[in-house]
Amino acid sequence: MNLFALFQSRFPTDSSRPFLETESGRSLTFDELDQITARYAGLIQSLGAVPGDRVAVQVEKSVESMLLYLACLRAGVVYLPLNSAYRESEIAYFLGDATPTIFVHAPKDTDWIAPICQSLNIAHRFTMDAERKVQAGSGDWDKNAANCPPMVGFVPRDDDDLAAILYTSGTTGRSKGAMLTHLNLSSNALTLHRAWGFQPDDVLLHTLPLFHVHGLFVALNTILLNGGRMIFHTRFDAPAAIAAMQRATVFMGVPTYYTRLLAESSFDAACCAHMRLFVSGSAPMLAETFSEFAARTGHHILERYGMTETGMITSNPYRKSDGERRGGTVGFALPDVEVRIALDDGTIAKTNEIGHIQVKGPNVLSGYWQMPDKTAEEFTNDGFFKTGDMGVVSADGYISIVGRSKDLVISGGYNVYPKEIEMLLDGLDGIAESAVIGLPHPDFGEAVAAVVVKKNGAGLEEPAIIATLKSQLANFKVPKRVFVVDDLPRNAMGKVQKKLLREQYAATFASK
Ligand code: MLC
Ligand code: AMP
Repeated sequence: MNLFALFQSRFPTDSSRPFLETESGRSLTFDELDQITARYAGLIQSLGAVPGDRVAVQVEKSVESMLLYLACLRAGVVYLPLNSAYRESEIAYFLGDATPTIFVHAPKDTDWIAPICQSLNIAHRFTMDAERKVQAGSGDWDKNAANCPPMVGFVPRDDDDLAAILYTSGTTGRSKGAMLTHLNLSSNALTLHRAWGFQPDDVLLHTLPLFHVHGLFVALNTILLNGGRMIFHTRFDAPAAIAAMQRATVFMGVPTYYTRLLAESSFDAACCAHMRLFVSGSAPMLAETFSEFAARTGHHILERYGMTETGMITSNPYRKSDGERRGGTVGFALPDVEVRIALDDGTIAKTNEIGHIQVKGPNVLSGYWQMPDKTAEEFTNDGFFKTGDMGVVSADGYISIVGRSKDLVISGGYNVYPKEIEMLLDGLDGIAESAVIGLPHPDFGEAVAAVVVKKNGAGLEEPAIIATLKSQLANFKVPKRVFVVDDLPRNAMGKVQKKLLREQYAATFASK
């Protein structure tokens, strides 16, 4: 079934009811949601985009960008969101790989995006501006949609048809497009909607970005299924979120959001009196954050675990009758999702034995875009997806993530693959070799740092290296520190010992 049709089947019969309100006081009814997505879908069709075609979008979060996602579902095309922090070379790669029919971007980026689109022969390029900067819905996307005949109904889609492609970086440094079907998204959203006990009067406080799984599929899809209401913030700001909690019931965030809430001295149980559920994920939450939050507010944060490729995999229990919410764990496999912990030789780990987390179910991606070999590599012979996370199951069934077999840094909920940055560093004049690592950071959980060896006589220093990387990489990937050393520590096999580097520089960000 088309996921948009599933959402529509859950919308209230009184379509004059509000679906969302923004921080600036704008509200959007279900009627308006229907009309605007019908016009956007009409524009997509009039441009000749057919099911399976990709519509790539790199814009700031706005109500319109959310509606564009829904319009793509409605029109049966494949939605391809891109982090607004990505820079020129990153965007050139994504567009070249995905070959979208339509690309919608922020007007401020036209100077560098237009030539990329021209060189790649992208048929249609439009702009969309964010609400917080200018009047709602400005940019030529909205102007063109306004004159377009609205789509009636929706384009039928089968379960296995693609709904979205989300790029996720890889350990090889080359990003892969995770192909997600209508069934992948609907099954996971329906499962979460049931598991987290959504209620008719729920109001979701949405502060996450809309270009990754957490904000787009976990938060948005569940509240759409609830036919529910949303308070829509274009970015996370702790004081604004606390104020909005007076009218919200559900909040979802990465661990950084929770540490930032706790850093507000006014944040207490009274602020959360109206709230029913706090969900955390995308990165490990410290057990201390879980305990401190409970002590301050009386709420036990529900931690869950997922991935771009799989949607949500496990969740702590929502209902007391299913068990306690346990800090430092990610709970149990979700209904419909099979999770196992496998040892290196493929046998299944016993209780308390650490192994590789593997997943199977209707939530698991259909493959990586145009990478059949890579897809095959990431699945076991019996069809389980290899997450690259290491986990352990306790005697009473709680799963904990204890590390990663993939070389990955998660900073403020964003994934950074060291290989991508090392390749850029190694290509800079004056750098002989480099190692990129994640170091403990009080705000971001982990922060990216680089250790580099200069070529003989090279004059390259930390500020220049950071400045060069900033011009080429999304800002969250840029190392916050670069250490220049004479040699990198290596083991007998010649492999760089990143563990030693992480230990040596562990205290770098100890105080902000
Ligand atoms: C911003 N900065 C970061 C950063 N975010 N640095 C490291 N890590 C991050 N995550 C840096 C910028 O580069 C900039 O530095 C400075 O901080 C200010 O930028 P900002 O944009 O004003 O920051 P802020 O608004 O405070 O953003 C921080 C944040 C944001 C934590 C609110 O990063 C965020 O919303 N993260 C959520 C990510 C998310 O949605 N993850 C889900 C992925 S899905 P400079 O030097 O340039 O000034 C997934 C699957 C699953 O993982 O299971 O959910
Ligand atoms: P992404 O590729 O952005 O989808 O990130 C997925 C990765 O985030 C997973 O493979 C995990 O390593 C990590 N992750 C997500 N949720 C959690 C969590 N609750 N605890 C620890 N790690 C998590």
